[in-house]
This record gives sequence, structure tokens and C-alpha cells, in this order.
Amino acid sequence: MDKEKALEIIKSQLPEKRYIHTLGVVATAETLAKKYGANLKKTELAAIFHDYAKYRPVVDMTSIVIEEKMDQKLLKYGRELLHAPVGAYLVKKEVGIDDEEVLDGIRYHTTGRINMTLLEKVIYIADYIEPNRSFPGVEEVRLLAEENIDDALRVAITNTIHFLLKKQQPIFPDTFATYNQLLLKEEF
Ligand code: DGI
Ligand code: FE
Ligand code: FE
Repeated sequence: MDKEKALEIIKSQLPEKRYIHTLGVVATAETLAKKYGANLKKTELAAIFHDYAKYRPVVDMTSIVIEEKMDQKLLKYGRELLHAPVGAYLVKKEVGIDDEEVLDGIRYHTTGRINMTLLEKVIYIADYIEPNRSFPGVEEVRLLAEENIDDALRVAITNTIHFLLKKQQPIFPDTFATYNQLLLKEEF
């Protein structure tokens, strides 16, 4: 699918603000993909569609997780976690994208996972640092992303865990697993 068509589809799925966020993610992901050598076309598609399901009713996302026998733990974490794996499912079903690397970029963009691919890392970081984002710590991750994508990812996940702990939010196992792997790798 070409980029223009993909942008037209996502525009119809998102409110203006989230569409602008998406354009920021696409531009940032393109820069990172070129810098680190990820497949540009696949990265663009994953970036364009990463938040495809963000505004679907939670009841609909819940039904999909049950019917498609996804990880049932997701059901306890609400929209913020559901939209990533459900987005991957819906982008395949409704948009017709069946490239698993693209779909995994969408599926793991919120939590990460162990052994993330380069494309998955690019989407995670681009989502975190795109120009419309402004929160404590984002500037540090922007700088790290210019030097070393794993360092950027480690700090981004650490900040996310901090943020969730402060809000007394539950932390999904994949989030911790990603964090642990990034730290342990550094020590060995
Ligand atoms: O969809 P976006 O807002 O662009 O960004 P996102 O999909 O990366 O993250 C959405 C939210 O999910 C963000 O506020 C942080 C939250 N989140 C990330 N990991 C976890 C999490 N929430 C919970 N409860 N547990 C997690 O492990
Ligand atoms: Fe998201
Ligand atoms: Fe996003």
C-alpha cells in the first residue's frame, strides 16, 4: 500500500490531534529507520497505523481479545494496552496489511517485548519522541536516539515505568521483560 493511501485511511480513524501525532511518529520513524537501517516502507506503514485502534470502544476491543484468544491478561489493563495488539489485528483484517513485521511493530508499540526487532524499536522510540510530545525526560531520549537506539529505548521504558508507578498503574509483564532485557544486556 502506498503512503498516501495509508494516510488517507488512518485520517478517517483518528481525531485531528491523534492524526497530527501520527504524522510526527511517521516523520521521526523515517529518520530513525534511515539512520539505523530498518526497512523504510515497512517502518512507514507501522508508524502510520500504530494507533489505528486507539479510539475503538473498549467493549469491542475486549471482544476481539476474547474471540481471537489473545493474551487474556490484556483485559485488565484497559484501552491504553488493548489498542496495540487489537490494532495489529484490525489493520490486518480491515486494511489488509499482512506483513508480520509491520503488524508486530503495531502490536508491541506500547509495551515492547523481549528480543524486539529494529523496526519495533524504531516505532517505540518514534512514538515516544515525536515532535508533538513534551513531558519530562523526552529531550534526553531524543538526544540518545541520535547515538544509540538501545540506550534510548532503555531510558524511555524506565521513564514509562516510573510514570506508571507514580500513578499506581499496573505494569504489564512485557514492559518489565523489555526493561530487564535492556539492563541485563548492558551488564554482560
Ligand atoms: O498511544 P500513545 O498515547 O501514542 O502511546 P502508547 O501506545 O505508547 O502508550 C499509551 C499509554 O500506555 C501510555 O500512557 C503509557 C501506557 N503504558 C505503557 N506501558 C504500560 C502502560 N500502561 C500500563 N498500565 N501498563 C504498562 O505496562
Ligand atoms: Fe499507542
Ligand atoms: Fe502513538
